[in-house]
Amino acid sequence: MTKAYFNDHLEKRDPLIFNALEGEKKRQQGQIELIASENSVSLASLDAIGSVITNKTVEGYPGKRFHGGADFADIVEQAAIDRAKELFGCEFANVQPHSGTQANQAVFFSLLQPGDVVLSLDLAAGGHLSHGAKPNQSGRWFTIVSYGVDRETGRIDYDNVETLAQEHKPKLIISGGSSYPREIDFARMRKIADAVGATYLVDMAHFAGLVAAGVHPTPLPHADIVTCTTTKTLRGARGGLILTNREDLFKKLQPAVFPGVQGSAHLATIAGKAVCLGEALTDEFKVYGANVKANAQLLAQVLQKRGVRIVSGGTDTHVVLVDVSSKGLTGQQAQDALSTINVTSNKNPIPFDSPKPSEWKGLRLGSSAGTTRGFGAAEFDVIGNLIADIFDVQNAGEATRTRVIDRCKAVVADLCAKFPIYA
Ligand code: DSN
Repeated sequence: MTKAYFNDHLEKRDPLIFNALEGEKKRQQGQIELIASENSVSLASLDAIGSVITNKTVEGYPGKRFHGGADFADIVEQAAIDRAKELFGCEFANVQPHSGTQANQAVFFSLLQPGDVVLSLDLAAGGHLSHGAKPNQSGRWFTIVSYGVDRETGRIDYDNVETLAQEHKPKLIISGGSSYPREIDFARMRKIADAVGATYLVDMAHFAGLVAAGVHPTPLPHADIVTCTTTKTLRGARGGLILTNREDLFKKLQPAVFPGVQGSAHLATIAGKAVCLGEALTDEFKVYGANVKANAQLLAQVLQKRGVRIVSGGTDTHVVLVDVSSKGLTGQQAQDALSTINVTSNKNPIPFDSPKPSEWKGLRLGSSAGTTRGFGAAEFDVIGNLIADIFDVQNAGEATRTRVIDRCKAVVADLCAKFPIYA
């Protein structure tokens, strides 16, 4: 019995879960992944995330644990901390947040009292749920004032941010989110924050990998605190980081993460974070980051040439936010249409969109996972045209639609076979 417990692999012990995981692996191998928050971690990361260190309970931080037997846990967590600091060129890092949302939650917990005013990017303009959306704890417990983007350019309206800051005197101002495709003027935001005595938080969850690769400006010199995930463009374990150069704030952030909003550390995930941060320090990752950005820009151009409106007219990151109403579709219809040819994406609000998800006009695409798989300019050109073909054929007759879908599906299958993952 004990022998089986320690020696039987999942396939034998739990076929239902084994088969579901095998199915997921095949899905990832056979679909083109364009969800901007997804990526494929390295096999080395998978080894770390699925390792025996998951058995270890630790509370506290390296060298100051509440539980014994933490020697190797300390090596792992300290490596993650050191690599995060080196990668982003900052003085202090907390690598324990279970997610980007919990990293933000810890920032709120360390700085704010319920009812305090927070100024953050509106969800439809590209913000994030954890920056004050009504159903999120942040939206329930704090007074949220939202800034938006200019209707014509799709870019942050900094004059509006300044006006709102002066009017509402927020304690915290947040930049970043889930679907804002453009670089943010961190220096201008810093000035706005300074003028009203607010703390400035940048959530770089989406573009952290581009910062790491040196192809996107770093928020670190401007922000008081930076949060991110290690999942998306950093292509690593599913978790969060908090970074800062301010010792006074770090002293508040450490107890805010533990024991403020979290309990024991998830060491297997932290081991995974250490691995992806190590990978991100390599020259290979710099090339990867440059390719991610170039591929997203090319995808946006191809779609534009085919008559698809891109919010803000392009991208500076891995995110391409598409206004599919320019092709007479809703985001849901576009997402469903692409899934028929095994291209995965997600419906998304665009600026000034309806609050109802069923009416959203946006589709969010991202280049990170495809680039990891090895797709370059030629492949993203093909992908852009496939997407446009599928949009264009939605209102055609049944026979034409079936013919185009079959052709596109075959092209997707061919691309996936030529660029295998986890072979
Ligand atoms: N924030 C969600 C997204 O961008 O898809 C999950 O990370």
